[in-house]
Amino acid sequence: MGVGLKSDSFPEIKESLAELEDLIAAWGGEVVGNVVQILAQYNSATLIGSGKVQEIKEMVNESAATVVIVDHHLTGVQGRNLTQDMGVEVMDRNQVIVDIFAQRAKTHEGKLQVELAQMLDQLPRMVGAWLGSLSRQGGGIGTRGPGETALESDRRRIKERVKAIRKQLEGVRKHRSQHRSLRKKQKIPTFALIGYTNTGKSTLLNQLTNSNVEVKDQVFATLDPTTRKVFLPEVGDAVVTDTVGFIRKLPTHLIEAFKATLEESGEADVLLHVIDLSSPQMDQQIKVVDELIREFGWEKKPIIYVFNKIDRAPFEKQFAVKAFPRVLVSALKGDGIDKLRKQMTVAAQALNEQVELYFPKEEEHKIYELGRESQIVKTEPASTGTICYASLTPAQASRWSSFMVQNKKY
Ligand SMILES: Nc1nc2c(ncn2[C@@H]2O[C@H](COP(=O)(O)OP(=O)(O)OP(=O)(O)O)[C@@H](O)[C@H]2O)c(=O)[nH]1
Ligand SMILES: [Mg+2]
Repeated sequence: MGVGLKSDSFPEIKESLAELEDLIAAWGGEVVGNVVQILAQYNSATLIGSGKVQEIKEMVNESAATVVIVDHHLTGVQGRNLTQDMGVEVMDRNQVIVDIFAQRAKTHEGKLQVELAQMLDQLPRMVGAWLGSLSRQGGGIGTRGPGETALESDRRRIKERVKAIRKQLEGVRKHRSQHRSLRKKQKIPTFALIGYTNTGKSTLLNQLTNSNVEVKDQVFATLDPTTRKVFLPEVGDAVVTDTVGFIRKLPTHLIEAFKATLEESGEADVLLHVIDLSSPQMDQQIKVVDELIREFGWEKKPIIYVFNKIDRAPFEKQFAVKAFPRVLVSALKGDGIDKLRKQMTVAAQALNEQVELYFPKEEEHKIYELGRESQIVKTEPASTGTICYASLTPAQASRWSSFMVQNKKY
């Protein structure tokens, strides 16, 4: 069910509900009915009004539905009360997302991240549910009872597990960052595919790098980051990382749990923001991703906007595209991929260092070698050799560092 306040945008509530149906499909469920309620304010005991609770209960009975999913965060008390009143399990959007992640997680790291997200989701709900049950029994907050001690011990167990998982994930993060620093030492330019879920990031990775990672017409098909090599003309080797997609109202505990995964993108030199040009929700999706980019502190990174699925978007839509620099592609058919490679080359070259090198007479023959692999801007004779001004990739700069006079922007 969709739910919102009178002050919320109605189309957005409907869009979010439609997306919840995609999430339910990805989760393996089947939607048998839907309903929306707009409220003046939320009910702290049941979120929605009691009339609506009855209405949904009847819908559940008629359709033999086994679960009711609310497109809004439910507190522990609300979830428990609604489950009791409706006679079937009641879940919220976040629980469905975390559950999809739980089904999909394949790697040890992915599984740990999901478990952490589940625990972080559960902790506040537990307290709420317990307090709710205590107050319904007439005991108040602050009354010590057997229930409260059981709650305390449950919470302690979960907190200990949270601590243990965080420690293990810390190990994974360290391992990853060692890999990254190796790449940094080799000075290979890195690109990260980011964007709304189901926009075609994995399809694009496959096109760019001749790989065969899993692609599905489904939200959250990818969970674990994958890094592949790509060759860029005039630049050489680069790497592209594909990762988990974003969605509106992304649960904060998922963001926290997937920190190691997100760091992989955060460390990239250039972001490729993949956008589904054929989606009616394109503008909203761009906005969600832009907001997350700011939240993660990535807004200073160079970004290339990749408008994908041009093969199925109405042609006029291409003219409505505003972001810059942009490329229009079809990752599925391969259209525009060469243009994307060019943009990636330009972005990688922008990472180049403008340097001054000095070659003494006896080593002047090396200038020829330098000119073959990089762009020499100008040469100047000096009394005992030659000075070269060149634009070098970070990798070249480290190879030619012994000839470098100084790093200079000009
Ligand atoms: N028509 C068309 N479909 C595409 C294009 N690119 C990707 N798709 C389809 O879009 C769906 C999602 O593609 P993925 O590559 O899995 O998308 P993703 O962004 O990696 O999705 P998540 O990992 O789930 O976030 C698949 O059914 C693809 O075949 C394209 O250029 N044109
Ligand atoms: Mg994917």
